Amino acid sequence: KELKVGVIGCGAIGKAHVQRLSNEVAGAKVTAVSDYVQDTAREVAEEYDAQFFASAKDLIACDEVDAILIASSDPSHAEYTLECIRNRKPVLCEKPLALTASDCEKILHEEMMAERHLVQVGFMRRYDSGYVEMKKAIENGRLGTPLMINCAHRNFYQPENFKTDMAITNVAIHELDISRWLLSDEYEDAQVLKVRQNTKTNSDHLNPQLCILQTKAGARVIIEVQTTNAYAYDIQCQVVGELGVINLPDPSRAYMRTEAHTETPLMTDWSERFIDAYTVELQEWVKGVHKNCVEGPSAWDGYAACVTADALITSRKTGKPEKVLTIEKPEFYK
Ligand code: ISE
Repeated sequence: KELKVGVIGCGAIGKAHVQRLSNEVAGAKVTAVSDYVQDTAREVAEEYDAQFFASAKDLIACDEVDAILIASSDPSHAEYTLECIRNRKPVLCEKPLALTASDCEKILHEEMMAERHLVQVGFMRRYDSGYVEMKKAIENGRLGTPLMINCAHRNFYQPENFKTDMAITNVAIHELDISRWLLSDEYEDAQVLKVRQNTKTNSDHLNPQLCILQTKAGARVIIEVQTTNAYAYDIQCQVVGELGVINLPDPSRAYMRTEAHTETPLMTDWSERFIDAYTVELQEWVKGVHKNCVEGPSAWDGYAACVTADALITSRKTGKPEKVLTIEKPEFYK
């Protein structure tokens, strides 16, 4: 039996998810779509033979929808996730789970009340083969104890309405999650350092920003965030252990030699970079929902990332490291 999925948000990522669920993922079909920009959703509904909903709330409640994928704008994630839980329907919410830790706490509370793991957060890098290989290398001990992680998150482009805080809540949030996952560790404190600014930035947000975190075990995580006008879309991650170093592989591209130099193209569009990971993520989610056992990044992981994001944003204002203070992890999430 196919899982009937309703997709909220039909922008770039939402539409790509509809395409994946329809053509690449087994055991699912998209039965309903909705978007704040109604014409976009109507077009997608027609193309994929799904029902159009003007209201996301009605889509969530509809009998023809077993599970929901939220790919709408970041500020709407928390509210729609809460609505899915209230309807007792599994939900895959794109990152970030919410804009603040306090909104995530409401989600944790509601999910515990439902007594079922209904929420998965779209931290798709956990399904990327490069990161998975790095995690295995750390866990099999060949690198020795991990000492630090050096990350770079370089964006070629962001829209003009992009804001300084979004460099953390929308961009660096990926590194906040993947680093605590790679290290199986939690953050102790978080700081944003001032950096000389890129004069080519296309709006008035701070670019770049440098985040420095310390984990409970004392490892350091350093994240360079360039939100616009980097030379390409480029994601780097290097784990430094006491016995060795491991780097995230670049996507493989043909390597050209001409005019006395070598050349390998880089990407510019983020949606291409982890394209395979998105498919694996959706396939695993659909399988998990069928088995009533969703094992991907949980609401707790979404919360942990948001608490850390809040600390970084505060640190940018206070100019000093801020503690990353979560509530005690409930038994439900262990
Ligand atoms: C986007 O939402 C993503 O999730 C991308 O991975 C990230 O690189 C980009 O900066 C975000 O805007």
